[in-house]
Amino acid sequence: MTNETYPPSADVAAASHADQAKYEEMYAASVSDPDAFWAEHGKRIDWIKPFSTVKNTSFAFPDVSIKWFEDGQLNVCANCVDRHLETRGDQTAILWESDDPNIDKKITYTELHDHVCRLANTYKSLGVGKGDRVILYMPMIPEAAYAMLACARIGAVHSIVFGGFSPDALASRIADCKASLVVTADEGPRGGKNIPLKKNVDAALEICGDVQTLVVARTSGGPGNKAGRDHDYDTLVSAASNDCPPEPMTAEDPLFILYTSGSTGKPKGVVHSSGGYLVSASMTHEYTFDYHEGDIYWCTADVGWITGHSYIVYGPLANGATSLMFEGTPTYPDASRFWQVCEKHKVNQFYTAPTAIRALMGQGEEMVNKCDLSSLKVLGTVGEPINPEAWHWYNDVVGKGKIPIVDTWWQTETGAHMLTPLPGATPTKPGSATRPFFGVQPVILDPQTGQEIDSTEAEGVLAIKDSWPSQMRTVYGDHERFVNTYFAAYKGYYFTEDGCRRDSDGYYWITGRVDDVLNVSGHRMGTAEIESALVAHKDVAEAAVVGYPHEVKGQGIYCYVTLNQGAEYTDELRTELRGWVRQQIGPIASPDFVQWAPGLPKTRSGKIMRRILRKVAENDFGSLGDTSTLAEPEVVDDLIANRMNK
Ligand code: 6R9
Repeated sequence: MTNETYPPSADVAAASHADQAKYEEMYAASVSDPDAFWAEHGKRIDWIKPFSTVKNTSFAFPDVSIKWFEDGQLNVCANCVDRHLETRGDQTAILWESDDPNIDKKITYTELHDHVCRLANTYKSLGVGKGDRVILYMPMIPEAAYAMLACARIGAVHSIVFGGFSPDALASRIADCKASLVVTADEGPRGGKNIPLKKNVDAALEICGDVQTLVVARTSGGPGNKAGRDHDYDTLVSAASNDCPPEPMTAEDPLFILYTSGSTGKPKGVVHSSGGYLVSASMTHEYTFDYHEGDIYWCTADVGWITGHSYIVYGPLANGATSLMFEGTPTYPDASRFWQVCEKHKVNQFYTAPTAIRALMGQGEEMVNKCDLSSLKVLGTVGEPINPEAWHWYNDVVGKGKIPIVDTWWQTETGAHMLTPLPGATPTKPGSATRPFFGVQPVILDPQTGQEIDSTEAEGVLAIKDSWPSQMRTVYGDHERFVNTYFAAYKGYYFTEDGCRRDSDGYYWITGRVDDVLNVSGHRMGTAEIESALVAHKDVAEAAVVGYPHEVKGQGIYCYVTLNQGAEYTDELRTELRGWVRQQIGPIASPDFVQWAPGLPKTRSGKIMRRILRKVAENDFGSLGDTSTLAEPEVVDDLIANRMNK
């Protein structure tokens, strides 16, 4: 934890939606009278029937109930598309950059409306209606956004399954939400490789039984259609009418389900609402990124994750933005791809994950410096704590020391940003998600007693005291699981499952999931903290730290380390790194083991699978569990082969 602060420049503050005084004023209003605050900000979206009640929520276990704007009626698709037609029909809504650097495409709001209405009518012709579930298993192509918006238009509930998930995972999601339609493509190119989407759907339907499919044909590579089950997207959509009035929905009607993994058990179907979700997604998009009319905004996430839902599609489009959608990867054809795309499309706001930043840092500054990044105004990060080393590289090399960095902490469950700096308002500190967004009341709880820690400086688990509009409403088909997962451990609070510290300035520092907190000789320590120390070493590209049972200390510290290109995996360096961590954090954080890991087991969304690392650290190779969701399952064999026999 560092106390360096980087205040916004006077220019940035003056030009932004909120400077520090405005943030303080709005934040105070949002928590002192949430009803009045959200009654006003709820109007940022268009309502078919205005709401008369605002907040009707209770975190009281076990009768948790969350309703916002409940008697209001709206249509999310109309908010993201139709309401822009008059003022910005010819403006680009989706700016698509293909995996192939020579191909891009601009879809205006008028064109978006046409595509979405035709697809919505196609859904209807296949018998899909209000409340029905539609699984989307799509590459990062504009049709993925059309498919989401077309569901919203007719009141169907979409559930996106990330293209990298296996047929088994896809089948269990189709079955869990009892979907009646799957929308897919024949193949999904990424980083020069092809993901066989249609083939995977065929395999999934073998497992869970047939449902109708709609297939976007992009190449001739996919398997053929099964008669009576598979339909060609282009054929049906081009024949469909583009007249499709949006279905009036109540604010609490579900907009989508998104499956997310917990620490144990099968994935949970996180259910999001229509009204509250859209209010929060659009408001955070505007304030966190200081989005202004005409800006070109780019979030590098995949639409298969919550970040893609809220910050590629719903938030930006509700605000009438030009949202860049990228099909490729940060390193294809080479490690300057992100920066080339920023230059090519004059990107103003750029939002990515620390893991991508760390991967690119190791590749040399010239990869960035050869591109003109003068259009950039805001840089964002999401998904995991950003280590100060990566923060500084992002700040210095990408931002040239001039661009505010917004480190946004939030979750699939929260729907929108919860802790984040605002570019013109919040002095940033490398590695801190800083302060709460409007309406968010974070608290630090003592994990043993469950009591709120009142002092400004505090350390414990992060919980949220009261509801916010985009909070998840339930686990699909299992409300009890929702209540038990998030509201049982600490009564009266939403439990985030993250550890957190609050510093003397009231800044929040996420220390990682609480299941990743180590207790070494009675000292609590975030694995993220040790990782951050390791990656601060010049030779280290990435590190993952897990605990393992230790006779004397309770838990010992086991570090997996990936080195930068060109650095040598030697015993001397191993010793040096142990000393380095001791020096950075203190003797209590001294690693017991440093294992070289040329690759780390990651999910396809880039999260390190610590469960596997813990098992390898424990020499327990027999119960590694399911490794099929890993991006590269073979790295596990290397880890086992390299396991330190000490
Ligand atoms: C949006 C998203 C949620 C978990 C969350 C936390 C971690 C996300 C973070 C962060 C530190 C940040 N996380 N953002 N940790 N700083 N800025 O990532 O959702 O995939 O559900 O993950 O990710 O541990 O609890 P999701």
